[in-house]
Amino acid sequence: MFRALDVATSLLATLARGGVGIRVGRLGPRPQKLLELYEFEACPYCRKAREALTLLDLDALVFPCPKGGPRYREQVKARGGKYQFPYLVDPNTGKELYESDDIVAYLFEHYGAGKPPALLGRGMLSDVSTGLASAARPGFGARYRPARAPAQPLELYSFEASPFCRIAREALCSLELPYRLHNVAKGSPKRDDFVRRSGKMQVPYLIDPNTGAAMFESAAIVRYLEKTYAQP
Ligand SMILES: N[C@@H](CCC(=O)N[C@@H](CS)C(=O)NCC(=O)O)C(=O)O
Repeated sequence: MFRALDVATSLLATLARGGVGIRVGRLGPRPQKLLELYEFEACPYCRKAREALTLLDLDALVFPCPKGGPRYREQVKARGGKYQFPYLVDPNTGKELYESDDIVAYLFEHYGAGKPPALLGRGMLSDVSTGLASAARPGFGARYRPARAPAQPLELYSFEASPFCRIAREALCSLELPYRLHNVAKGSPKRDDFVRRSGKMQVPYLIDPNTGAAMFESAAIVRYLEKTYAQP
């Protein structure tokens, strides 16, 4: 029953955003070096940055910054001067920026071939709907829960609008576990490689290079992360 509610509220978050982040948009040049995103799952502004990454089929190294998180929040303060999320680092251009609307515009300008969709543009429409999406999942992926830090980042195959991927990302976020986000939304040219690697087209798919574990199924991923990294 709890699981059904979990999936239903995550689906509501997807619906609140009109499904933005299900399918890739028009792609531009590809970055050579991996982008870095400091964010937390429950933050409506961070959602916009993650949606832009999905639409543009961009992978990123994600550093979760839940409230109370001891590690990556401090890095953002040290780099940018304040605790504000999302924060994007692009090692290809040396650019580092706050402000979700600026991040979306930057990503579309450098790695897209068109404008962001209306729901991801500047203004009330995106702010209200991203807020509603966060309200559908109150507190999930918002606060830090003590966890052991992994030696190497984990890897997650995902796309922003998937209700199941959201559940996995929330767990990674609360435990402040960094991960390489592989975006494989519908239409992604990376899907074939993913299927060759994993055996089927299903997300979320988690790989933990620290233990050799690899698995599908959001509920199994949450259980694995809790067992492996959460601390009492
Ligand atoms: N206008 C900014 C607003 C960003 C913002 O207010 N983010 C909140 C999280 S939703 C934040 O950084 N709060 C400080 C904190 O979490 O410590 C944007 O669009 O990026």
